[in-house]
Amino acid sequence: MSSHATARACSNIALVKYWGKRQAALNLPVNGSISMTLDGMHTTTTVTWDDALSRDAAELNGAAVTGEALDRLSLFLDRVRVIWGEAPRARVVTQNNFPTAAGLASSASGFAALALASTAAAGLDLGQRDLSVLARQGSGSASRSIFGGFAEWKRGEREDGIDSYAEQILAQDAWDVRMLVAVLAPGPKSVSSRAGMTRTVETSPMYPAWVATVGADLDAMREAIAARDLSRVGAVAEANCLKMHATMHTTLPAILYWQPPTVALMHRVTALRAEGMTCYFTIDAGPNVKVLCAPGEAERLAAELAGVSGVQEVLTCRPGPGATLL
Ligand code: 2P0
Repeated sequence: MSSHATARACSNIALVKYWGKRQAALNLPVNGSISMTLDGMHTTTTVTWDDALSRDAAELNGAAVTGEALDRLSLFLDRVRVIWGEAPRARVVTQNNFPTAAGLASSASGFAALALASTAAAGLDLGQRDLSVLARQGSGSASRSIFGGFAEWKRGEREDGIDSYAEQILAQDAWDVRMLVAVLAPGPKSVSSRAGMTRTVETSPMYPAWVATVGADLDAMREAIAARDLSRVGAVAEANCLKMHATMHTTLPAILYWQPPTVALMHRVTALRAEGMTCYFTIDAGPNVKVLCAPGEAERLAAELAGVSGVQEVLTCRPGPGATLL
């Protein structure tokens, strides 16, 4: 027996961030989060279930996946085998169309594409909610990449995680905005999100303030997206990003993802806003800076960001589609 399927999913950028787990094995979050799915930054994955294989095998951009990354992938495939009730091994071939080495998150698009391709290849027709639950178990942020446009990942209450999934809150073509991604030269290897969030929850005295206020950020963000209010969405996103980084900075030992060009970009965006441009930054678990802006200002803004010392390239993204079979 051999059966295969190919799926594509886009990356996403959180406007209200996921930072902290209440349960690690199932990636159950402390708080909900809201994101924009990005067109132009996607992962394409083919999964082949094959009785002739003695173990799971994978390649990413032409190179064999080994060690911890392969173990994590195999663990995810085990979850699919449990749902399916069959136990063949799989060959997984994955391609990212964006610079993987540049520290751009690929686990969101990667596990969303893997969830869809692996279940479709097994002949399982999971709905988007069940796919989101499954993708979440590979990587929390992948729960949001199942959906196009803007998505909210609900925290959920249950210990089995079946109520912790994402939902679309605004369709891909319902609001035209741009997210610019300023990619910096690769720096020293930083702390993984997984290790970073665990350490933050355990040691940052600021973490309780994050937990106490993120609900209000989610309410404000939901309303601002529904109203397609770019200034409000940007202001809430920027404040939420800085609050998340404050919890990282106050972790023991401290986690500082910012590099000098990261800070220069933050100042540049703030100065351009003071000059009248509608632009707001957000930063994840790495040094790259993402900037939300109006479509008509994207070209000028991209040129401004590209001019900041240390910026290697600037990608321009629109709201993207949800995970699809090819
Ligand atoms: C986010 N990040 O909401 C936040 C903001 C990074 C900073 O989701 O351990 O790779 O696989 O569930 O999803 C990165 O964390 O972590 C992330 P796991 P994930 O986008």
